Parts: sequence; C-alpha cells; structure tokens
Amino acid sequence: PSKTALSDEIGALGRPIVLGFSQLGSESDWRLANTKSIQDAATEAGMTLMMDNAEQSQEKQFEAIRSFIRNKVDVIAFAPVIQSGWEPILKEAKQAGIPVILSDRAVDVKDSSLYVTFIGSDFYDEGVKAGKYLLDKMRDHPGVVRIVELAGTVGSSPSIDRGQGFRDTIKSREDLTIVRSEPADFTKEKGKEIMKSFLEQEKEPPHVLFSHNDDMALGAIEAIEEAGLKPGKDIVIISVDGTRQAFEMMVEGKINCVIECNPLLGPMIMQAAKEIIQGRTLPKRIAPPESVFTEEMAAKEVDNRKY
Ligand code: GYE
Repeated sequence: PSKTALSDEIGALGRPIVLGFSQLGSESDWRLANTKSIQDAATEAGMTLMMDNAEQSQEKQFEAIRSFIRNKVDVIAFAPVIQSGWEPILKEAKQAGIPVILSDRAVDVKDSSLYVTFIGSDFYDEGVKAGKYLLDKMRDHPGVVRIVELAGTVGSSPSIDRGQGFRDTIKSREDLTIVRSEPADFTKEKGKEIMKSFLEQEKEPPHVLFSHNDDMALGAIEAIEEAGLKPGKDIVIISVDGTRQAFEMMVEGKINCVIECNPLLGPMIMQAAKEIIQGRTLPKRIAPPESVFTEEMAAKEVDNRKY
C-alpha cells in the first residue's frame, strides 16, 4: 500500500480498526450483495472484519454480538433480523464501551443513544413509491382492483414499513383492495409456494402482486406461469430491491416496476467506523440514494446493475 493508504489504515488507533459484523442471513440476492459489499469495503479500508452469519436467528445475533464484546472489537455493526428485542444486548455493548452501527434494518428502542447511527434505506418511502406506481398504473382500470401481497420476514423493519407505506398510499382509492397478504420470508422458494396458494384460493386471479422483495417475486412468477397465466400482463407485478435478475424479468415484461433498495452499504459503514474512532459526530441516520425503475426503462438499465 502507498504511504497515505497505510497511514489511513493505521489511523487513530495506531493499528487497523477491528469491526465485528453480525449479518442476519443469506436469504436473498440483496443480502448476498450486501455481505460482499461489506467484505470488500473492509478490505479496501484496511480494516479487520469479524463477520458472522446468523441464519435468520436473533438468538444467534445476540451470541455473535456477545462474542464481539468478549473479543473487545473496536466497533460493532449488525443488520437486525427483526425490529424488537434489542435493548438488553445494546446495553451490554454500551457498558463495554463499544460503539454500535445499525446496518440495513432498523431497531425499535426507546433510547437512541444505544447506537451511534443507522445506515440503511427508508423502507416506508419504498412502500409509498410502490403505491404511487400502482395508483398511476390503475388510473383507468374499471371496477375493483384486487391486490395480493407477499410480505417479508415477520417483525422485520423492511416488511413492516413497506407494507405500511403501500397501504397509506393506496387508501386514497377505495377500489384498490388487498385481498390476501402473507409473509414469505424474503425467499424465492416461499414466494413461489405462497403465490401458488393465493392462486388456488382466489376464484379469479388477482390484478396485482406487491412483493416486498425481488426473490419472492421471482418465485411468484414461476407459480403464475405454472398456473397458465402471464406475469406482468394478467397480473401487474411490483417488487422491491432492483437485482439484476429482477431487471431481466422487467426486460421480458414479467415485472412491471421495481423500487430500488441499495445493498451496497459497505463503504458507508467503513467510513462511519473510521469517523467514530476519530471521535467525530455522525448523523443519526444515513440513507443511500435510490430510484424507481419501470419496465419501459429496464432494457437501458439492466447492464448497469451491480447486484
Ligand atoms: O429487501 C430483502 C432482504 O433488509 C432491505 O432484506 C433488506 C431486505 C431486502 O432479504 O431482499
């Protein structure tokens, strides 16, 4: 490394910063891109990363965070699988004097001094964007618009907030109704399974699918095609994330709109960790820039997708 890079690595501590990161799982393409972004950014920043994959278990996240505390890491970061239940472990970190960065998902705590900053998207706004697209898409649709929803992990902030933002936005029109909503854990497999059951339970196919992420939408597309229906035509599909695979589906007209959610948080996390060690004050909330993409724009954008 060059002299400047080296002095940057050594930084305020006189040695590389040690970051403990508890990743919540590997359920989606979004998550895989997020994990890689964190690993690459840590290497790039010359930091020592201790990373643990909790496989969707909050208990395992507690264990990982406790082991980071025992190992006296400089900074702890984690992506909380669900929103509730974090106060005790955050207090343990605080007592140990280790600063905490929240990554990707939010926590529901009264005392916001328990973490330094939250780096992640505005999921409520993503739900609003999905709702706005639908209002526009259905502006001339006669009669009732029947919507089914594939929700994400129960109790997770993206699922709660995307669902709420969407509902708050479509409620301005009484003819838009959510006829079914079930959690499908953000996975392709579950998305397919639940969509299949929706199609079996409903007498007529729904007009719209709102999927809380791309992986579930991809699974649902398989179920829709197996039922002899055309995704994107017979059923309007709106999804969230913006993975390359979802863009390919948009190019084929099988997904109509994708609300972008940016997983490439690694550089922002490393920057925040460095600034914390330097003793700087950070904003309580750092959100990445995000767009909305429709099928009309997909062909132009697909090759720019990084995840
Ligand atoms: O949308 C989904 C992933 O927390 C924003 O988790 C993240 C969500 C993302 O499984 O694909």
